[in-house]
Amino acid sequence: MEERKVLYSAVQPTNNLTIGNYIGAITNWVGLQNNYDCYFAIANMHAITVRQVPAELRQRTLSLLALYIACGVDPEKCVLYLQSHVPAHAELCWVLNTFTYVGEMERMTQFKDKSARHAENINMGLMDYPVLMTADILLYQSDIVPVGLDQRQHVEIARDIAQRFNNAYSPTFKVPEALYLKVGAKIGDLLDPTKKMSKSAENANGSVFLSDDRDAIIRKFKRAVTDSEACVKYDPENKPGVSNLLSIYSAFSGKSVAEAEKEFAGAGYGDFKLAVGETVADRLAPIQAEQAKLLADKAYLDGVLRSGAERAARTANKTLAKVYKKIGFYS
Ligand code: ATP
Ligand code: LTN
Repeated sequence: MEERKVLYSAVQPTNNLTIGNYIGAITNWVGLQNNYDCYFAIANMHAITVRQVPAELRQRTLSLLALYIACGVDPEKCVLYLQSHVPAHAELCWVLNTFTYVGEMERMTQFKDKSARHAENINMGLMDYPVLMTADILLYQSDIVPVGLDQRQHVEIARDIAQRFNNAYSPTFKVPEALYLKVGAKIGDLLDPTKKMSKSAENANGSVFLSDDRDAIIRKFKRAVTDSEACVKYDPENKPGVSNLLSIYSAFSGKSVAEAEKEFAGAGYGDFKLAVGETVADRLAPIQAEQAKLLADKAYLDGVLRSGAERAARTANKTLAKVYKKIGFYS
C-alpha cells in the first residue's frame, strides 16, 4: 500500500478563535483528515511568547481542544495533542537554533509586528518562534503544512533549516510544503479589511469570534466597513470590504463567490451584511453547542490528550534520536 503523506498544523490557544482561524485553519483540517496522516497540535509553547494569564491559558487549551472536535476534527483519525506534552519539540528546537541565524529571525515579519505590539516584552522566545515551529513540523517528517498566508515566511524558514541540516549531514528531514487555500486564505478585519482578522486585534468589533452569540455576530457584520458604490462585487483591490464579506459568505455558505455575487446583485449593503451575519451565526450555533457538551466531559478530553501525546511522542522521538546521532550526541 502506498504510504500516506504526513500533514501537520497547529493553532495557539491564545485569545478566542475568530472565523479567520476557522476558515483559514480548522475547516480545512476536517477535509484533509481522511487523506493524510494528520498531526494537529495546540501550540501552547508558542503561546507563551506573549504573556498569558495562567488560568486562562489552561482553560483555553481545553476549550480549543473541544472546539477542534466540535468542528469535526476526529481524534480517532488524527493525532490531536498538546505541544508541551511532547518534550521533543523543545529539544529539537534547541538543536535547530544552532542552524539558524539571528539576522534571519530579526527579518521575520511576524517578529517585527509582534515586537512593535509588545514593545515591553521582546523576549527571546518571540524571536525564536519560527524555529520552534520548524521543530514542530520537522519532527513528524511532515509533507504538507496547511496554514494561512500569514504563516508563509515561517514555512519557508522551516524548509531552509531542513535543507541546511540535510546538507550539513545527510538527508534527515523531509522538506515540507505549505498548503494555502484560495478563497478564505486570508480573512480581513471587518473594520479594516486590508488587515488580517486576528484574535488579538485591538478593536474586538473587527473580529468575529467563534464564541460570539448570534446578536454579537449580526451586530458586527452590520457595522462592517464597505464602500460608497452600493454594488456587491468581488474586487479586493478597489472594494476590500465587500470582497472580504463575499469571501466570508462563500466560505460559510459553501457557494462560490460568483454565485454569491449573483445572489446579491441589486441588493443593498444593509441586506447583504445581514445575510452574511445570519449565515455565519447559523453555521456556528451547532458547533458552539457541541463544544459546550464536550467541555462538560473533562475525562474524555484528558483521554484524547493522553493518547495524542503518546502517539505524537512515538514519531517525534524517532526523528530526535536520528538528529542526536548525526550531530554527535553520545547515546
Ligand atoms: P494572533 O492574533 O494571536 O497572532 P491569529 O488570529 O493570527 O493569532 P494564529 O494562532 O496565529 O491566529 O493562527 C492560527 C491559524 O489560523 C493559522 O493557520 C493562521 O494562518 C490561520 N489564520 C489566522 N487568522 C486568519 C485569517 N484572518 N484568515 C485566514 N486564516 C487565518
Ligand atoms: N504559528 C502558527 C501556529 C503553529 C503552527 C505550527 C502552524 C505553531 N506550530 C506548525 C503550522 C505548523 C500560527 O500562529 N498560525
